[in-house]
Amino acid sequence: MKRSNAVRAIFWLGMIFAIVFLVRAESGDRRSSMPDTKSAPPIRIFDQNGQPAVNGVPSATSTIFDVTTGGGNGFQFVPDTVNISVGDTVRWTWATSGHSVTSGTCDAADSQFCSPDDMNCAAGILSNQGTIYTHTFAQAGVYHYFCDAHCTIGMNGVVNVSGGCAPSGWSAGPNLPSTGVRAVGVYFQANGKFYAMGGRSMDGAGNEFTHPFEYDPVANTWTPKSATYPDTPPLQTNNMACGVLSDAGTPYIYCVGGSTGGTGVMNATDRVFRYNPVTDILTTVAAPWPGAQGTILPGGFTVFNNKLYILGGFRILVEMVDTIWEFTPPSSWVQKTAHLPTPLGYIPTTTIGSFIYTGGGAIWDGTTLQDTTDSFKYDPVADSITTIASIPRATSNTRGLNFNGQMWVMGGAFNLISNEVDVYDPGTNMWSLGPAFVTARRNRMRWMPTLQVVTVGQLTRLFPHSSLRGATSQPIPTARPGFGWQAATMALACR
Ligand SMILES: [Cu+2]
Repeated sequence: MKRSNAVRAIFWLGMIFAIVFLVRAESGDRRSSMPDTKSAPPIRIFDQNGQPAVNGVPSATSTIFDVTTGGGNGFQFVPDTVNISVGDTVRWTWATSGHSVTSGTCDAADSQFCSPDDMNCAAGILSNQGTIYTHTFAQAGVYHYFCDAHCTIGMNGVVNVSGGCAPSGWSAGPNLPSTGVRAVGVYFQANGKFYAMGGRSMDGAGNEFTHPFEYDPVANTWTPKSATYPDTPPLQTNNMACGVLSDAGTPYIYCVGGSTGGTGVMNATDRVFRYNPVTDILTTVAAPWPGAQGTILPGGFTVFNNKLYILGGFRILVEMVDTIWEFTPPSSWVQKTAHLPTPLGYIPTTTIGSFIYTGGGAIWDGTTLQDTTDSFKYDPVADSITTIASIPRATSNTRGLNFNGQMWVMGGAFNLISNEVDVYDPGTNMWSLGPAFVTARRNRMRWMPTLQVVTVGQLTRLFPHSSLRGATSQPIPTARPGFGWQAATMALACR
């Protein structure tokens, strides 16, 4: 009796399975005939400027949260609020046509993410039933979004992202293949690798690197690439402004300006090139930077909404400038109306949300560089700039990073090298201390990390390449640890 019941149960289970399978196969067929349907939506993550990547690195442990676009009464996100953790993915599926997922608040896109492909967010591109759009949130924060067509009738949503970095302390990374200084670190989301662009092995003439270096966070190794910088020697690849921008859907590392090593050199180039790390091809861009004027190095730089911004700069050995330039690929330069409140060069700069923040920067006193505590907030849409709370210590010659929605200004300083990490919170307009570097502070040394945020799956690392060197007026005691030209790198593991 019991056995026959069991046989019967197995029979019916089999039938149910077959029916479910057939129904799913059929609906799958129907779906495949619909436009705009992606069977394997890409996972996306932010880059160091808070901008969405064109292609992300899939996270092995990411949880996916579903939101229906145009559900409910047809003009709602359902649910309209999702609470997730850093590294999780939200997947929006269009139940009805004519909607967008656009980050920001109603009709004010902030270009952090948007359907269908994170490109041209301000346009509010509408998609149709069956569309799937996913976004992975790599940084804690509150992310508002809206439908460009229906936000005024309440089609708005919010993603609350909790968690973030619990720094485990700094640890040594693999050495660069060479000692180096004045390179620019760029994280390239499309392949999950990190690039040191330009720079030189040491001061003096003729020491410029001729190829980019590539760091693979998975293999934890550095590799020189084959592509060659385009300058006619002497190369002018020191102190460039670099960032990842997309042109016609393909991401490139764009680099602007720079100078050559050597005593008394006052020339600076206006050359722009772009590098495709995937193809390892590097080409000159026929849109030189008008701000160079033959003698000006780019100041602070960062990317917002697929545009590269250059704040201030250094007319070498003469003065700092206060201009703000905007580059839009493939070839458009615009000088913004706003000016820095004070002329500065070598400015730690980053993008958080829809604002550009700076902390520190150098002035020229007629003889040498002097570090400052000047700190600003630039609105690239309104083209207006204001002061924020000053960074607690004077610094320059380092980078700012968007890390967990805060600006991290790491070490730096021209005159008094620092291992201090200062963290600015845009929500409170206050500074706090982050985990300091291990390397002790030294007088008259210069600390110029080419750091970036490197995200691999859910592991986020701050990845500075520590370019530490002696002042030019002093001998460089390479034998002592902490002095001289360094090939060392460091990583900060976070979860
Ligand atoms: Cu809508």
